[in-house]
Amino acid sequence: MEKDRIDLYLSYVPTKAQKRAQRENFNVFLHYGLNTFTGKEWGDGKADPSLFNPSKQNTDQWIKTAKDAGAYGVILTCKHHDGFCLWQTATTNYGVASSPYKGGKGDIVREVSDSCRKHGIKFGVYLSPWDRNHESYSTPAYNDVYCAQLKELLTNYGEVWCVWLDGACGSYMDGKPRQEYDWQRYYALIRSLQPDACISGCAPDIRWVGNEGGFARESEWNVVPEFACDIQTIQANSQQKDDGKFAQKGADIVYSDLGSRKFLANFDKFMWYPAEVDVSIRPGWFYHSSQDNMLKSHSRLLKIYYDSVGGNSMLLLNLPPDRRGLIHENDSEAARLLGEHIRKSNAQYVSPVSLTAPESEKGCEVHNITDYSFDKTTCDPYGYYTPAKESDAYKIVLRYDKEYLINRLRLVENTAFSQRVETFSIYASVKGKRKKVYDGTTIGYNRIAVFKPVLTDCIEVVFTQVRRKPYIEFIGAYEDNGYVNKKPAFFRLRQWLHKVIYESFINRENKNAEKRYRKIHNTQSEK
Ligand code: FUL
Repeated sequence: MEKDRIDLYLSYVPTKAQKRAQRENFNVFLHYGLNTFTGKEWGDGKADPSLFNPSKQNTDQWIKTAKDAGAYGVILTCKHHDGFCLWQTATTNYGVASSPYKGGKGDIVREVSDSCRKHGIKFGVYLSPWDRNHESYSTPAYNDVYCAQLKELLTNYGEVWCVWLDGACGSYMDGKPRQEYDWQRYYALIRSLQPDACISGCAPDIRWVGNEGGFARESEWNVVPEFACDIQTIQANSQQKDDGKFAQKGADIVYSDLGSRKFLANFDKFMWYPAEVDVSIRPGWFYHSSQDNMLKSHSRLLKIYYDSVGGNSMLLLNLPPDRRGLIHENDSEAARLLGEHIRKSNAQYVSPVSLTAPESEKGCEVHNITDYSFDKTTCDPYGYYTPAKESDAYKIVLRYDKEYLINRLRLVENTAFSQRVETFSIYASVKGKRKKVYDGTTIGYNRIAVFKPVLTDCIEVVFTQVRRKPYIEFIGAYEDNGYVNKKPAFFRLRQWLHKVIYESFINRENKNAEKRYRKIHNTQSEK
């Protein structure tokens, strides 16, 4: 019975777009619009478009900054909640066409997408479903307007890698009910116009991690109950008030565990739904000069990077352009330092001289795990290792030509076979003694296991609990890069308190939503 359940979980695998997103796992968010000029986070849709007038706008500088940071792509807020459109649209006058910028002929979406192509990085769009300006909002006609906007953005600007649908809404502030969004119609339209794009947020392809503070789950799963994609719940958990607090919230506002066997046992319907951590480099999402010296520190950014990209999530880091139309020097320097760290760290890979592992399936030998290369079209790896037989534990030993000071291992599962590793440990031979250096849980598409540096010429990875058997695409050790994955006592205490207090008592809302979901979808009742 349990084996059947496991096989059911393993039947969920990523689509091509999801595989690509997990390979190109770090992107930059660009929050820019009328708010940049009014100093607001949530514009009310009434600000005068003439305020939008950047003096030195240079989207090449934005894209170069994103590239320097190590990002694969960007996502531009083509329209935020205030309804102000950054492109020449036929759906409203509220946008750049009514601004003095380039005499009303400017098109920021065009400029950003052109710069992306020029510098070889992906272009994505954020189009806020909540619109505080359009007169049709809260009526069925708004769904037509929203679709017309999607159509303009997805047909006139070349390839779009992601469409980000924000669940945030505070329409009560305008005395209006929340729009009855026709999500299925939006998804169908996006699929028809950009079949390779990922749809994120209130959407089925990429899962919002559940907070905007830069916190990832320690054990992140890609196969989760379908319930995680319940749009009503995502909306209910999204920002509802513009009080400056939401983006700072540290705690996950949905469950800390969405994919363990114990959790999945409550459900019958599942999906491959990988997580993304979206976070701003500044306290706000839009640029405010008062926050020029309030950027997240280099070490905080590294922690966010290792916890998200290094923990089977993706990272979407916001770098908001300023009133000149440039990414501020402080932000671009912080981005450059992050990128420099990532590039240098990746170059510290140490090649093993020999590998041993339990007998492999034919064609899936263990030497494959030293090579991360993959087919750019299918996003599947050229090679991987899988043992011939299932067993209780699997040990892979990597030997080196001499001792190296190692502080981390990167591990990758071949997700074409779903996500399988539940627990693993890493040992190093130090002065001839076998020493445990790391205990881990999930791996998924990427795990960067960071530990105290050890001088070693032999490393062992032992997979101690696996759904059926592991399919390993890559394991690599890296020389010490000075990064320390600190978990200060107060952080651990807060996590524990969050688990005990928040999840047990305050999280009733989610429980109700889960029950409602089961009722609608007729899934098994809670055990
Ligand atoms: C939130 C929005 O309300 C913020 O303004 C920002 O766009 C963020 C990414 O999503 O929920």
